[in-house]
Amino acid sequence: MNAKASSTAAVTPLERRGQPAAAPAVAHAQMANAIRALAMDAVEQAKSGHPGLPMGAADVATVLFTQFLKFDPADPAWPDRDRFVLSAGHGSMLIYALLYLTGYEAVTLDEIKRFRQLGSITAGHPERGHAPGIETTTGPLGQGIANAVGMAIAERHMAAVFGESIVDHKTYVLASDGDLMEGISQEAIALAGHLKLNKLIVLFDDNGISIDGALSLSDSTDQVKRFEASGWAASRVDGHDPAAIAAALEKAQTSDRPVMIACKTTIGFGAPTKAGKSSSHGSPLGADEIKGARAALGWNYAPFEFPADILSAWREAGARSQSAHAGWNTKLAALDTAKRAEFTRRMKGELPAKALADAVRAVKESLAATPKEIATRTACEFALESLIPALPEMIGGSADLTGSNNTRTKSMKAMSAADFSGRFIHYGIREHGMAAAMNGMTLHGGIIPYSGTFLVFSDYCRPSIRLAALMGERVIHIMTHDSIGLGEDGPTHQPVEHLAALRAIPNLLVFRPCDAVETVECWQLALEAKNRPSVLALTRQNLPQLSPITLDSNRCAAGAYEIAAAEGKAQVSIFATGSEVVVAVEGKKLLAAKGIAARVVSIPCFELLLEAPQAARRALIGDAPVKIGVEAAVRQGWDAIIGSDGIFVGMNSFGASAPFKELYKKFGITAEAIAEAAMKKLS
Ligand SMILES: Cc1ncc(C[n+]2csc(CCOP(=O)(O)OP(=O)(O)O)c2C)c(N)n1
Repeated sequence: MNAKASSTAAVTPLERRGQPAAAPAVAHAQMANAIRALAMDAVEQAKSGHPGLPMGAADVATVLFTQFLKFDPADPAWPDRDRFVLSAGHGSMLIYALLYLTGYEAVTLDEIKRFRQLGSITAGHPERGHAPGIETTTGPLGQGIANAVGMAIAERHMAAVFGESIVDHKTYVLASDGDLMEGISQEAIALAGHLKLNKLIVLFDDNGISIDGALSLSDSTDQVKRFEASGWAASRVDGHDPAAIAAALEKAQTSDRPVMIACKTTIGFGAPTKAGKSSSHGSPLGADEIKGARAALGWNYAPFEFPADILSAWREAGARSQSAHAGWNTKLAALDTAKRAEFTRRMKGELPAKALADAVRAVKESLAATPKEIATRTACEFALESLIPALPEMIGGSADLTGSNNTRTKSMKAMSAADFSGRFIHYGIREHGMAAAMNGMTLHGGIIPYSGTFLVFSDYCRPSIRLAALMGERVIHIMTHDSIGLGEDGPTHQPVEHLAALRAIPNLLVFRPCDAVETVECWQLALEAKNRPSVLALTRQNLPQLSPITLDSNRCAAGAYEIAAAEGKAQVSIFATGSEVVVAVEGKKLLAAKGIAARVVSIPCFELLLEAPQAARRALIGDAPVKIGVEAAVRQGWDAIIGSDGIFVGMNSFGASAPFKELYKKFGITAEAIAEAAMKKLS
């Protein structure tokens, strides 16, 4: 069994790109078979993995990597490379095979032999940062295609800012049935179509098979019509016909809209009894089946053995873009010095340290001169008025709650298909797509994206936030209406468990500032956290300015600090976050009136406090006999601070629909409740 043999299909597109037009010495089919062999042998050796997708998509990937993709294995971080996203991360052996065959030095045969083993760079699903050439971590289906939309947005924005002479690349995606069935894909596809991201090209591995069996068990969508309805150019090709694949890709190069090519493939192509069946999807084929596949494919080599001509044809494919890369280097060098430095700074993700420090200082000076009693969402907008001009890499947005989230400053222009220089994205009501696109923007480089939605809808973003945390990517989520304090919209909109749920994600910073001063400090910390995502949970209701202002330091950096000291030795320590800090301060006053010394510690960021050196953490937590935590949310997570015998004043149910002051009374989150609980414990 061979793919429709075509050793010359490569010539036309190569010629058009000014590259050698010589017919490849090695037939396409054997190059694709090298991927198939590597995939089935590595999965067999690991005794786990997914051979079906790499074997089925090998022809598509071979055409893409040998004729179209602009990349340079010698410099995987080349800013103007085309991005390739394997959205169907379970087919990880496809990308590992491609990276090895095209000559990424770190991806050795030994690493491939250690597929899925501890410490190898060839993890079960492709993980960003493990092997070079992996543009994003994929595995949760749908995320990759949605990341790719963000990458394509980033490319257009950076091109608008720095010019197409140095930013001019495409984003290719290989997506499976599962990717397209996940709801997030619709958000991503709709956004891409709306923005006319014409340099985004999705290759759909249209094999009609998923784990349970034939796709017809659960889906009847006409994917071509679906993409077309969302503003894409879409077509169907035989995914085993290299000439047809190349022709479709060639046409895609000049599209005026994003392109989807449904490539009809056979999962497990070459496997004698399992091809076309779900049995080839996610388990080793077995020795007999592999033997049969070798015979059917005409692949007469031992496992992990490649004849020199096939390997060298692949390595030549890997070297295809060297001259394009050299040309790009020349164009970068020709750029105006300041522009070049700015481009390089942004792509490295380095902050303009002085501009940021000055912007933060200006906000604090203003708050020192004229304290503000405002909601922290409004304080966020106030901070952004200074930060946005100072940090051109910040790209804001909102999932259709712009006026409520306060994430758009007066000067910000909206990004559109007609003008990608805008720095504000109307994501539409697509929280999940927004969060995933933001990951893609950060991964692309040059951009620090921030979002806007309600905290309760962090649930709708969670899978993407988790991946940002896993990858160590700086994306910043502004999530307002952060408690029952939002009032009348009621329990559907009132987050209760969300802070705890977000704090459970490793490597994520969850900030909950108590006033305008903490808000700008938390913004600074989120921006400076280069390898971590952040959530800023902000209020709808106004809060008094309580924090002392330190112009040259950031009190929130310790995660917590004493905002009100006890008169004498503290008998009570009250810990609070966000809007409950003022409640805690009032509680302290009631206790003082009864002669009980209490201190209040504001905790704008649990993670930073809990990561602080033990001595600093202990000093902040202190040894008062009574410890009280106050937060209009569930207790989970608080015991790390107040201990299991600490008192918690917060929520243990869903909220209710009413003006916010009534809700605080109803749920007992009051100064009186704090004072009473403390006195009871002391008595
Ligand atoms: C969000 C999510 N849900 C479920 C899974 C588990 N899973 C892995 S592959 C797959 C479906 C496989 O079908 P398809 O996407 O068509 O891939 P193929 O069988 O063609 O390899 C599923 C359900 C996952 N990886 N991500």
